Amino acid sequence: MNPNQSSSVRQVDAVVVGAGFAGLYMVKKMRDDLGLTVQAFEAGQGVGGTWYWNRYPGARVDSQAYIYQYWFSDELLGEWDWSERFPAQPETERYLNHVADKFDLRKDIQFGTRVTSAHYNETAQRWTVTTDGGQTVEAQFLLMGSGGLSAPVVPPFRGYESFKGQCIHTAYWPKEGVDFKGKRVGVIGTGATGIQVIQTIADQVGHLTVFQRTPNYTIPMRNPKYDDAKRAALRTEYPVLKERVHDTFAGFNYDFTDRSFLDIPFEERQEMLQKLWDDGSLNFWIGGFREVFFDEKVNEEVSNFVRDRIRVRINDPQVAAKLVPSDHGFGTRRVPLENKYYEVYNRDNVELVDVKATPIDCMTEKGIRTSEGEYELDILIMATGFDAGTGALTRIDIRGRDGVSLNDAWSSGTRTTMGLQVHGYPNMFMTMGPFSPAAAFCNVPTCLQQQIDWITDCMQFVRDQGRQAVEATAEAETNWIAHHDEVAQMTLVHKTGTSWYMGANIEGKERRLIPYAGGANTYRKACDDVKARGFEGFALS
Ligand code: NA7
Repeated sequence: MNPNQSSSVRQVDAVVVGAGFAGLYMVKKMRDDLGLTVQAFEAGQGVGGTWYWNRYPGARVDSQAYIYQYWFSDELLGEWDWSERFPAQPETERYLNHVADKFDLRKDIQFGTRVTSAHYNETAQRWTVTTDGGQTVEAQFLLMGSGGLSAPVVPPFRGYESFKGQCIHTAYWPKEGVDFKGKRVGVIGTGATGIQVIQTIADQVGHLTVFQRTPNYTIPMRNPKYDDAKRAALRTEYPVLKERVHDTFAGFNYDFTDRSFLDIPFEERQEMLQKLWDDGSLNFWIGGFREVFFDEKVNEEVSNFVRDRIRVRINDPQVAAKLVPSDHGFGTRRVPLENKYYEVYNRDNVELVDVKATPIDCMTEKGIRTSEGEYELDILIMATGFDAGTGALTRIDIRGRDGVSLNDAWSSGTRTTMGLQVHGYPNMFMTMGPFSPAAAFCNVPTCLQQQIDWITDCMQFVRDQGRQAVEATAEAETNWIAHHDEVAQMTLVHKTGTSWYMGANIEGKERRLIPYAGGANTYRKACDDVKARGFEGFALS
């Protein structure tokens, strides 16, 4: 035992934070591939991460089931039956429970336990990890599977405490559900989450008031049920799909066309857009034209295509004007899939309040007060999003070399090397970290698996070299950030600047593109190149 380790503290090779898609796979890889001792901590009472917490009505994946899954086990691929193209939360949660059981992962996970701090001991080259239950564990490696969209945000409304009704953030949805019958319900937020909630509960509530600040572009979801024949057909595609997803811009099975939008005659490109639209998936966004992200003229035509399709579904032109986005271009913010969302606003029991025009002043005992008046509510749903990319990390007291806290280190600007490591934090690896596509511009399981495979190889390399620690060099980090920023600044996402992609939903947060915009395929190649060159840019000690 190292002289700096106290004998009463449990020693493991790796601590894993989280038991969602990333955490489960990390436990498996560390234990079964590297033969390490692992302790995972999970704040929830079960596995699932995002799919454990976000059990709000209508919660559903926006990637097709057949690519939103693990690829590491052919047996798993052969036995798991997806029921539809875009499964709802309970099904994905069941899938992750099945994975945990099948690979006996629970025995290395402690549930109901939140990691509160992780401090690096430079002499011992180990991390000391503490939990909200007062436990301490020491580990060589600290593996963050804490999620990119797992730190919920509630806007700091004045009078929050005075509201006498029930107030629920969508990411803390009660397991027993909520009874909406006859109730006056308010929803703040019309992002991917708000849209799913609104379209699901509108016909269950007494009255629904939607507080919308920014309307989003959406795509109508086509969600057929799967039968055995369809599932069998998909299974024959899995061997190709598992390679294909790593070879595309966004980790999906489809990718941009190589054709230039403006070189295609107007009628033909409109037909191409219609075909993509009819697929009823994110194909329209990330399987169409790359120029949508860079070229304002192209973006405007595509935006108009979508605006026209939204407008015709809403009976009242004044309501339609509020729901059709006009202050940003298509795809420069997250594009949700929807199912009969706009028809909700044709119902008598639904009211849309534009809180950009009439801002929320405060919460009151009875509900919400805007500059225009008070809205009385029994239930208020906060579909107000997350502190994306950095939030799950900075909410933990992480201290690296010289006791420098990650919060302080990032206060003058987020820094990561490929979203995998931070200089000054040896042996700490992240998944879905800032400046990687996994942070938002990727079918998350694709990028998580790629990152975790790379991390596993890197850890194996450290061990093969007979060394204890690996840390991104300051130079490699500076180079990656310069590349990240250069790519980011070419995009209209950066120019629009109002989304959580840019940190814009958090007051005081740095305005910088969080996900890497060069593509999952480009990123994967960059990671592979680093590995092929003996983990160049990552120093061993
Ligand atoms: P988002 O996409 O961050 O949406 C949050 C929504 O809440 C959005 O409509 C915000 O309006 C709104 N919001 C936030 N604060 C306020 C205040 N103070 N007043 C009014 N409205 C407010 O979160 P989601 O949970 O929908 O989605 C996050 C990701 O999780 C999603 O993309 C999926 O990948 C999974 P704004 O747009 O800022 O004007």
